[in-house]
Amino acid sequence: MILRHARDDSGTPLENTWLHPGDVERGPVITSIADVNSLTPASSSGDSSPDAAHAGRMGGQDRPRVGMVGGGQLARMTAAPAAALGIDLSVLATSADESAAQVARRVVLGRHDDLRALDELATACDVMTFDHEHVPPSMLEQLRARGVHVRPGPEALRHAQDKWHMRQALTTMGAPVPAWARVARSADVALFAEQHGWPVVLKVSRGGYDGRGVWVVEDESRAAVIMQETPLAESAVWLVEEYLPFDIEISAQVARSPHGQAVAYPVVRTVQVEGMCAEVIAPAPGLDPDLAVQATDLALRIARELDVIGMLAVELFVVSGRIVVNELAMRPHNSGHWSIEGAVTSQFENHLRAVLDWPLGDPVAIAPYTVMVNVIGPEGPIPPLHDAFRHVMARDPGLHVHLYGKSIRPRRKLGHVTVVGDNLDELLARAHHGADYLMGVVDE
Ligand code: AIR
Repeated sequence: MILRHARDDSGTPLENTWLHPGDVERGPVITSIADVNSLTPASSSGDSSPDAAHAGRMGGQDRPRVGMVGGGQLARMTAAPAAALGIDLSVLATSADESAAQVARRVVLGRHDDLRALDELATACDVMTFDHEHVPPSMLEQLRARGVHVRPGPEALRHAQDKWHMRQALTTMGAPVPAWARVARSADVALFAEQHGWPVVLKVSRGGYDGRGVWVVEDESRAAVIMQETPLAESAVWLVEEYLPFDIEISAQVARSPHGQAVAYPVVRTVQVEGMCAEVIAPAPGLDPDLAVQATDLALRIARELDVIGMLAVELFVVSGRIVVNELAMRPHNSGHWSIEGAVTSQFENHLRAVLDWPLGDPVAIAPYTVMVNVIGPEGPIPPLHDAFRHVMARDPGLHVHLYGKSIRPRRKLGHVTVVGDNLDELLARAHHGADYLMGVVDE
């Protein structure tokens, strides 16, 4: 294990921080937009400055108030450490049935691309943060101009919202990225493939996640069909990238706060199926320690140079002994779910601490290995998850099962299973068995 001191932005080591390669409050307050109008507006001024450090007091409330845009599983899992830390977590969700709306202290009903709804969330919180990347940048700018503490800020977030901005910024800073180009038509894709070979990876710059908006393309005619049939979201562009025959995929996660404190989690191995995270092993078994250090240093550098506040996940390929950046996410990330039980401080708690500019928690792993396997909606029908849950609990009392309270749809992330210990093969078998049972793949 590599143990180093975290550094602030000037490179000065920070004391009591570490680098290493819940209970949910019940009784949600469902708030219509009109009801929220009666709440005290948050006082605020600009953002990511150390002056905004004591965000918990900014609204004149005793309890710090964090607002999260999005009602998915990431906001839901943030609600548990929020309860433990005495933080009032509000979420902006489209319905009271959404995953996080079932458990958050307060729910503002509305869409993430409705400025009025975002404004109402802002009045209910001291700091606004995100469980997805889909808020239009122009709205983030407007919120910021009105003094809302948006963390991460719009300038940072656009690198996670738009793969074109991300590729440009990483290329400028000299970070390792695949060969890439912006393209407008299938002939441009073919030109790129002449240099880099088929297949290529075709991507929509904005709006995709969990494998949506990404295609491995074998020839020009297929590229033409995809580009014709896929409507581009507002301000989105097409990108083409070289297809890298990677050895493994890894993820380096860091948390960074406005005053520049940063901590790094152990680098994990991820296994993706159809572009979707399926399995995570922390730390990445067999990863060359030098590559783990390079990945960690790169993630810290990206967080600093892009002024990320909160959690940053840098998804990387390991290709023939080198690392190459695939994607960035500026929020809690699937590759960090293992940290709920497997680390001293989970990614969800550190995201909250970071956006509130509180001292960050220790990201160190508590055991030699933690394995996390996703429960993903299968194609066919499955029995109710909580019935299966009882069998899984009884069979292996050491498993941690998380269910997100979502309706079941094919390819939808419905939950995950985590197990912590020291025998990796055994942990993999146990975690996969639990997830497979829940997904109806095995029945005993
Ligand atoms: N999410 C955000 N970006 C990627 C992912 N997986 C999480 C967020 C979001 C939820 O997935 O928590 O709210 C959306 O899931 P679904 O199943 O409703 O599409």
